Amino acid sequence: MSVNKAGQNDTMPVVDSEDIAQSVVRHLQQSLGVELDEAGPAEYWEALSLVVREIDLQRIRATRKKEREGKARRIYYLSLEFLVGRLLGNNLHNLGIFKETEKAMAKLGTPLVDILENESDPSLGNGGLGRLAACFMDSMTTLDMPAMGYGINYRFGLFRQSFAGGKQVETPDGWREDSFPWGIERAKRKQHVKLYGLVREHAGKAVWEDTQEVLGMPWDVPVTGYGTGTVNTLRLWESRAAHGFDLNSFDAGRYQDSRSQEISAENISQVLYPNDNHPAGKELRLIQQYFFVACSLADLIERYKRENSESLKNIADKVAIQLNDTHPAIAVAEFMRVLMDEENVVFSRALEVTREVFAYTNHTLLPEALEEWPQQLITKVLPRHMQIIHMINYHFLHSEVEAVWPGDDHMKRRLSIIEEPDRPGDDQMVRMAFLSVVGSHKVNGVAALHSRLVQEKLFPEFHHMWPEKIINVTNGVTPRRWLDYCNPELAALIDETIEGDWRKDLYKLGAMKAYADDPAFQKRFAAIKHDNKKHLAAVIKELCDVDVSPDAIFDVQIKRLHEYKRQQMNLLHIMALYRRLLDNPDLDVPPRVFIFGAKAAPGYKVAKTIIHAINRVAERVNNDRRIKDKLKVVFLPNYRVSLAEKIIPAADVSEQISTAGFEASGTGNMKFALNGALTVGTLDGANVEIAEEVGDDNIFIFGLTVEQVSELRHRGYNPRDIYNRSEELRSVIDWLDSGDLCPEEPEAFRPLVEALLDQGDYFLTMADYQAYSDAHERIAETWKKPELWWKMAITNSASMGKFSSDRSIQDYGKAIWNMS
Ligand code: GPU
Repeated sequence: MSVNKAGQNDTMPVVDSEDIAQSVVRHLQQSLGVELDEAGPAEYWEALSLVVREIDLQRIRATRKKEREGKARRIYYLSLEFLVGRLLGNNLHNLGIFKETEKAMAKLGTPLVDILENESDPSLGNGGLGRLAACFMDSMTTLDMPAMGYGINYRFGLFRQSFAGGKQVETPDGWREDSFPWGIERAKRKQHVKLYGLVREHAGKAVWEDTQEVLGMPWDVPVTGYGTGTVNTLRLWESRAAHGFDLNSFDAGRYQDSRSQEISAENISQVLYPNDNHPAGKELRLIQQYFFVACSLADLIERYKRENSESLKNIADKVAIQLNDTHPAIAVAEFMRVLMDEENVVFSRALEVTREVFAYTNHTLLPEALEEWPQQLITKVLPRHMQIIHMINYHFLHSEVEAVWPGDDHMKRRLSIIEEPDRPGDDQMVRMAFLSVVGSHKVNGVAALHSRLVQEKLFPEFHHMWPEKIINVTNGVTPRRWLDYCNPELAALIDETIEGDWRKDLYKLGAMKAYADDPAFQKRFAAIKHDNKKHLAAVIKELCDVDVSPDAIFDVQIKRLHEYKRQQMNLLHIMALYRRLLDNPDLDVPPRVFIFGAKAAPGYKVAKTIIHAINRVAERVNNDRRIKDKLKVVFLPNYRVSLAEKIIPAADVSEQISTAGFEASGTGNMKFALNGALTVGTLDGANVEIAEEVGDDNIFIFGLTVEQVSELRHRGYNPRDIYNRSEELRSVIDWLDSGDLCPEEPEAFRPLVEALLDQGDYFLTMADYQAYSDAHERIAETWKKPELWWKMAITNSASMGKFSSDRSIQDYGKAIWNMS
């Protein structure tokens, strides 16, 4: 197919439906060996993907050529997770050929929407952190930045979730087993990685030997940008056995539940660890981290040498490496190792170069989420790296900390990268966050409030030592996937209404504020929401076999299941609403559908209990005729990117109800508001900035602030007092605990009740409950005034300019990557 006809602008492929149809048929027959009359949606999906891949590959080559010739610094984004979502539809949108492809496929007799559903959703991440990495790749490419993502090509991504008797059941997700035409093996760029072994001195030089070797094979996934010819690469490493490899002779670390148990070369890239905001601390996980870091650094250094010079002394002029949380933090030690042991750079200069190159993004304040590795484990797996970490630590403590706090041994202990054990004989732990801070020139939090807490609470001493180092870059989301692609009707209405391309400059949406009051515009905006709700209702019927009305309020909480995100508070409120309705079936309340989607980490007991409880309450509520369809509760199984794309455009209310101080940013909150949902939320993470942008009248803020949370803890907090005082809370908690909802296992919900009442209610669900319930009363009152509701909804969507990931990336470019 002619991608660019002579003389035409090369930012968009100029193809019409005829070209596309022809290319699809060619690929069907010649690449897949399928005749036209044998082709169903699955075959069309594959053929069409090959058509798009052809365009992508041509552009990747052009992009690489341009970048080789250019002077710009390259950005390398290191992340153990890239939750990219389905690629075909998004790529068609970005390339500007979605409409023509719709026509082409209509001609061939299979609607494009049906074809797109055949793509499996690559589950290469857990939640927000992985999805952020994907939005950032989209934005860096759209902004024509020379950028590359590095990660792991997991054979099994995040588990598939189903429910049995309301309980979560996990099965492996072999997402790429069918066919994944997007990933292209690049054998020429394979790498060898060393593990284990010993360090010996030879003629005054440290030599790492007697190692085991693993092979890293890169798979390249093209990343298209919107309205640009630039196509970047996401390079995902797969582990393979290198000749003579025998990791099996080493200790077999216990591996996750059911899958392959021991550490072997192939196993390194087998499975994504299913933990969110909670490290697993397993040997294989450390090996995963080192494996992809070593492959990626070797790869980018090779590229630097090819394009620049054999010497790495000026590498920082051309290379910036961003650490997505501490998961790739071992890169600091690996980069030092390469400089010192392979390039003969002296320690002090190596540390300077390393700091110029690296920057670190922190995504959590949860103390249990901060990664630490036993020194003994690092010594076993990466003996040379442990030595280097000691060298970095020694220099940091004895010259840098010493300069600020002379003679202060207490401070040295507090700041040591290697933590002193509490009790003699315990393992010494290596604090990966400290290693990341010490090895980087910038550290950023992901929302204004979060970054302030990183400065003041998490790393106050580092902030004192280096007042310029810790900064904020508020997260964002790509408006291409999260509005244009997932909500085409709203995108079209916006195009009709305002000037300019909001897909490239989301601040342009601001012009829509002028229409927030306009009855005709409100009517169209509301009609689109209603349409999206009808589509979601069909999905709900299919997945949950529950009938819901698109006239009800769709109130949505979709995110990982975690106590700090407080799905349990939503549940308690639903139970209370149900009881209020039973007491008075004629209560004048708008009908509501509460929609959940969430996976719990397989080992997280209370989170799994919450899922079970929500499902049991849902079953009870949905089958109770007495409440006249005023309340429905659904838990959509297997929440993932492709489901989010169907849910978010259909939401009226967005639940963002974490305990203040715990959600670093949140990004779902931005996607919902962008699509015209109203937020009920605490002053946490990016909710604070969303409230600033939309104005206090256009959001339902409730609950304790960060300061009030710490005052309350200081005063002493006893959830039992609230239980005793609140008749409503007492009745729902007693009901949960009574066994009535799960007669075959009457103790099933004990872990949740205990967390709330007996273990101190760490996440303050009880303390915030009343304010939350009151906020929902305000929501119900507002729903009764449609002009007000739609004015608020439109204002939300119109005010989301700041939350484009393009703006985030521009902030990184200026404040961290030194791009001009
Ligand atoms: N986040 Br740490 C994850 O999704 N997984 C993690 O392991 C860690 C953080 C999230 C934060 O919880 C969320 O608040 C934030 O918006 C997101 O990272 C992206 O920064």
